[in-house]
Amino acid sequence: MGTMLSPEILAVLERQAIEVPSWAYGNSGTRFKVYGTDGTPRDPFEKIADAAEVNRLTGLAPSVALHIPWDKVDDFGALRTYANDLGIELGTINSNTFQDDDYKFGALTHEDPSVRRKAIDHHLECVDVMDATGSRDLKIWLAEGSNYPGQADMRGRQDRLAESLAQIYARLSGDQRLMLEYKFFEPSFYHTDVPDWGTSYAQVAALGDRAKVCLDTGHHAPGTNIEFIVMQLQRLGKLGSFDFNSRFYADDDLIVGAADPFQLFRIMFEVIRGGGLDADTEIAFMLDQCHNVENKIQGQIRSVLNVQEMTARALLVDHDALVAAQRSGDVLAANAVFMDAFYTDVRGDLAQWRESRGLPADPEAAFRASDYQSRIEAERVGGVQAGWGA
Ligand code: PSV
Ligand code: MN
Ligand code: MN
Repeated sequence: MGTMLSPEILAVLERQAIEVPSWAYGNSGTRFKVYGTDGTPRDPFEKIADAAEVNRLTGLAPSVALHIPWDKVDDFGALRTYANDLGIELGTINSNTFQDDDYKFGALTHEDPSVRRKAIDHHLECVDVMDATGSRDLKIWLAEGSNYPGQADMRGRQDRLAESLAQIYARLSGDQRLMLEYKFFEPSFYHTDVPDWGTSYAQVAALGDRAKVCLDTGHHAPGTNIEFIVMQLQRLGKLGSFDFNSRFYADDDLIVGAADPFQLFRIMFEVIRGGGLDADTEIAFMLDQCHNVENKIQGQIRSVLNVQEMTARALLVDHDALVAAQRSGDVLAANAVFMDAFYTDVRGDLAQWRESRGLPADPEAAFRASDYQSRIEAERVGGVQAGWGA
């Protein structure tokens, strides 16, 4: 066993769970081109089989998020049983109000009550799905806003959003929760109805305890101190979930930890500081990614391992030394304590630990060495490949 990862650290890593998105396994691309790939799932069952493979090799991804209607099936109970038989659960249900002509000028914010009704009903249907799948969270990301100053009454839209969300929230039962995701731009470019954590916070705070904010790491302006937002939302008890991914420029949805591992480390440090990895955590950790040009299953394996690696490094921060340096105003000592943990290579220790749990030391290599990819390429011929949006 490696020397750096103490039993306390391993106990935290042991319970770490990262939810994978069903859409990561479908074909995706940019608005310029979507590339088809051999072996791509043709239906939600095949996406779940791929997600289960990620969990089998990493022990880190015990649930898969669904997107409605992309993952709509006749019998969600059967889908749930299929997932359970493969050792995973069905997780967050994502609604979709961004692919319908009726929603050109908004869905939950639309001026027309009949369009709002349709959008609200879609969310109520999503809660029906949650009842069947046993999912806890409904995640709402809205593509609503305007492109030109004067085009829309921003205040009226905010008021209608509050009313619509209240109707959806009222339908939740038991431990079900509502997550409101923010994004600073796109597809609208002048104003977005839920552009930032403050707006999301204001809306969910008005709903109640079971409504929280979803923080997608790719949805901020360049240079934003995301870990500050993580700290603040945790402080307020309103950080419900993460959508992890990496961005260089826009909403790139690249592999988490690929663009800026140090940012991921800083985020995980604040999560730990706020108790977000304690056994009773209420924060859901998810990926929201697409794999346009790389192997999708391997991309997901790399993603969950990146989160695990930066979590392990963040857990290595010498808390007592950091606090002492902070209290004495020793700026450089405090920074050095922080950086020491970030620069510590934990890959060998994690590999050994994985083996001790009956997992492959190198899950990516294990996937490459297995026949899974060649098998799905041979089996999944014919039919329509699933894609981001189908
Ligand atoms: C669109 O920006 C988006 O990437 C949001 O982040 C959602 O979480 C995701 O699509 C799935 O609806
Ligand atoms: Mn997202
Ligand atoms: Mn996004």
